[in-house]
This record gives sequence, structure tokens and C-alpha cells, in this order.
Amino acid sequence: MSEDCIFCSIVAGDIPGRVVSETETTLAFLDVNPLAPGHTLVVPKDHHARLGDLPDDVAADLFAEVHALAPRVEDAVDADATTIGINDGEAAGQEVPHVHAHIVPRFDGDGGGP
Ligand code: DGP
Repeated sequence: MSEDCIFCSIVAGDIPGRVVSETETTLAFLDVNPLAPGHTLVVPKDHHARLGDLPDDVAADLFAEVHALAPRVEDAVDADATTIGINDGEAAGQEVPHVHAHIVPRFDGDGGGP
């Protein structure tokens, strides 16, 4: 855990998160500033700032959870498609330096994306 990391605080239960699912190594919760209904973030429970910092097994667990969850999120909000993305590094738009995958439900004609 990193002391001043907002996502570590959500994982620890120190600040509230609207949790969607949890595995031994990952937590998924709703984005506080959603691009669409159901916009979900999936994070490894351990603190790692960048994708390349993840040990292989943690990276595999993270993608396995995105793989399992994305169709469920899409169904839950009756979306037409899903955009999945990771902003990896500040210049890529990463605001929270704790690796996270965005699952963004998409709707026909919504005209936008992350
Ligand atoms: P990124 O730009 O890829 O680092 O996305 C960070 C996302 O994290 C952004 O969509 C808003 C979300 N976010 C920031 N702070 C919080 C928080 O305290 N709770 C939740 N649920 N989401 C947060």
C-alpha cells in the first residue's frame, strides 16, 4: 500500500468505493467521474504505478478480471459495446499513479470515448 494513493485507500476500505467485483488480487469499482453509466475501474490490489511495473502474475490477474467483467458491465447497463483502456503514464493522461484499466460502456451514436 502507498500512503497517499487514492486507489490504495479504496482497496483498504479507508475511503468508500462503489465496488463492482473483487478477486484475491484485484478490485473493480465505479469511476467517480464516469464517461458513461457503468464506467468501471479495475485495479491490482497491490500498489504499482505503471503497467510495466506489474509482476507477470498480477498483470495476468488484472487482464483476466477485465476479460471476465467487461461483458457483465456491458450487459448490466444494456450497452452496445465497450471501450477498454489503460492510460499508462502521465503524458498518456494517467492521473492516478496506481495501474487501472477503464471499462467504459459504449452506446450506438454516443460519439465519444476515453
Ligand atoms: P486516469 O486518467 O486513467 O488516471 O483515470 C483516473 C480515473 O480515476 C478518472 O476517470 C477518475 C477516477 N477517480 C479519481 N479519483 C477517484 C476516486 O476517489 N474514486 C473513484 N471511484 N474514482 C476516482
